[in-house]
Amino acid sequence: MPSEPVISSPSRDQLVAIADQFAHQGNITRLQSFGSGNINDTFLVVLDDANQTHLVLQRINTRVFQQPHLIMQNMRTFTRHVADRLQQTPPDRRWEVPQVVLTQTGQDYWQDGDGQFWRAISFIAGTESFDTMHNPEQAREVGYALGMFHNLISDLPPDHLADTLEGFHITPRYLQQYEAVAAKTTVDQCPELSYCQQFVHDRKSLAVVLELAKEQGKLPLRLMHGDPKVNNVMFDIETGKAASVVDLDTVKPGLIHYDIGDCLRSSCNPAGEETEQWETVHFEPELCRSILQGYLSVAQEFLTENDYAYLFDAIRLITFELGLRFLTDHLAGNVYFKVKHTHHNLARALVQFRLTESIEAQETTIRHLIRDLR
Ligand code: GN1
Ligand code: MG
Repeated sequence: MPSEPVISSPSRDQLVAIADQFAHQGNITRLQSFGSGNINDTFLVVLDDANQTHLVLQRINTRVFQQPHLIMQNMRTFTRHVADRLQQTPPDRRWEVPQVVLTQTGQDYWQDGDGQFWRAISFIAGTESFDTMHNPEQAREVGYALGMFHNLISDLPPDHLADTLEGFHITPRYLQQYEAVAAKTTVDQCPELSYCQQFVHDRKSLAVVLELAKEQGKLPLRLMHGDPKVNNVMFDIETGKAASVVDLDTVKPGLIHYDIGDCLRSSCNPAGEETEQWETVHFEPELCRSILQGYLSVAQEFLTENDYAYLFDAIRLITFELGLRFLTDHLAGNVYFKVKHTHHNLARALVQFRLTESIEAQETTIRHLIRDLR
């Protein structure tokens, strides 16, 4: 990864000036950091206009997304397609898609004097998101949301969207990167690190499972969200129902199994992925059941026999993969994910590995519940 100068946080005045580059109504009354993204910097812009109360302003991390204009191009293709679909067949409940907000001159992004890349997205009014699921109804809604997302893009040909992040979710590649970084790392050894290294060593052979199924034609290339973790589902505050899936940076060709796995690994971990108590982390099969019920209520019609056959592998693999990515970044000196302290990525890796162990220990239960839902 190319090294870049450390990017400072903009002042409030600078942020207001940047937000004003984008077409919006009313005046900006407040600006605050928003969400808990690990890559981009996100701000919520509060406006004093009844028709447009908020705007989401983001600085794209171009060390990760090296062709940000492709993200915007994909977003526009995706949102246009989904808007058409929703118009043709209006759903029987609230469902919205975040819209790209153009600049005053009609561009879909704005570059500041330092070359930093900014964009604005509409805020789904009256919604909130959660880092963990509180009950089976919410979990069912998360599943419904992912199903709805997949359903709405199921007829958009994968080659209509660009690959915005090459190698994303290709687990064997992450394993190669890990091995390359581990060979020359200088971070201090500690018992937690040794546990993680042993953990990866013992599961190297797992890494190929989904990519092999793709090569063998068992799992087709489709469009995926790429990052449908639990807090990317927006819930209507009044009804408590899912109303949108946000964070569209990684909508691109891939396997829907990456999405299903990511949705389940993030939603079925009641301790959340940022917990410091990694020993307490476990995978909750009842939440998994509710999520899959919600998902299948929308997605059943486009899933094949093989799609079901690889669901368990997907849950285990994506959890393992995220742990591997965090671990690699710890060894590399925290160059990819934002961190609050030096051992943050190691702590995150421990959480995902513990979750993987819990998934493995409950393999029979999880496989049975998948079978019973068919
Ligand atoms: C990153 O930035 P954020 O939080 O939306 C990462 C995902 C991980 C996630 C873990 C482009 O997403 O793959 O699953 O952190 N996004 C990218 O929280 O690498
Ligand atoms: Mg994301």
